[in-house]
Amino acid sequence: MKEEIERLLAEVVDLKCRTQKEVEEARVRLLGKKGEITRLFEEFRALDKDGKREFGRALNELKNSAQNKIGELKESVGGDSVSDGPKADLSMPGDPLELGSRHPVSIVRQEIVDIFRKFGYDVAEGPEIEDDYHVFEALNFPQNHPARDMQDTFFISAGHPNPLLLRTHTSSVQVRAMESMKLPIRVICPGRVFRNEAISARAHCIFHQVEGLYIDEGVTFADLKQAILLFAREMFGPETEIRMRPSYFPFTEPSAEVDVSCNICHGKGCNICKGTGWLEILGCGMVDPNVLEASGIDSKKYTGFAFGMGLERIAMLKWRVNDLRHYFENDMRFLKEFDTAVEV
Ligand code: 2U9
Repeated sequence: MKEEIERLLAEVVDLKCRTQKEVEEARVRLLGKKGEITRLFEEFRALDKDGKREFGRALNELKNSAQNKIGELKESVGGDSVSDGPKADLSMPGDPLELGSRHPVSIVRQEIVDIFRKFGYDVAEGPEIEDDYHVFEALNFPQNHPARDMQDTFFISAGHPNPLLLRTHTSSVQVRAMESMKLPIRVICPGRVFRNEAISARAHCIFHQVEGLYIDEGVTFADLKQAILLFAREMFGPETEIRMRPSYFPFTEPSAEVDVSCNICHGKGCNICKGTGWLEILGCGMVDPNVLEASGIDSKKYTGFAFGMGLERIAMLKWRVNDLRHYFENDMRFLKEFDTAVEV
């Protein structure tokens, strides 16, 4: 065993390799499962106590030297080419970073926010995890309203008088604005909302809204109609017409749904507007006096209007997207369709 250890130690000291392949071959020959040093360790195990005492240290030193040498050679030897010349042209420019593009929902959100900013609205954001009071109670939702059911809303803490939940609309941000801002209030609230819906082409449990609120003395339904008309013409083109259909929301009275004239067929009827010439884009109404009073606003002195729209729906109309799920799947083939590249 002594001669074997000495022979291998000399071999390790003199070991020279020109390529990584040669280093690997040397490693396998010496330290691999069937390597020479591994075999010596097997023989060592069969020795008696005296034999072990005699060769143990030398064998360990041999193994350490071999491991260190292989490590050094790995570091110092280049690639598999025998030539020692540079492996890459280090003066070449690096791979360019691909420019991303904005998500269609972000593009629409920015357009809407920019329009209302121009009209003098502030932008407000608020928490996605809210309490029952700001999402339902302050907005005049009756105790037995279906939205307050586990079937429709994601509750975080149940069985509490004011449970935490994922907000189902951004109206809670406007409630907080009414609580904290000085009157008159003109505010626009973009954000993500959550509803307990089965995911399909037409529904998702996460989507985005922009809601708006204007409260002052003497605000009327005519002001609401004019604000929506001006918004629609900025957003969909100067020829756009709107129509309002009566509707119901707990937080507004009277309430309306708003359609814009179809800018694809210009009222003639096509498959996008399902032959009607109109596309539904938002809901709106005069803020219910109960809602004003709940936030401490004198409903005899002040009136207001509010509106809300779903961003995925507007983006669907703008780019004829036919399935809501595309927005959330991060499929590059879909995302690259929206060619307003981010400026960096
Ligand atoms: C306060 C008072 C009133 C916000 C409003 C709507 C009408 C509406 C829907 C459009 C499509 C939600 O995304 S959607 O499903 N929204 O129709 N939202 S009025 O009314 C408010 C908000 C806050 C304090």
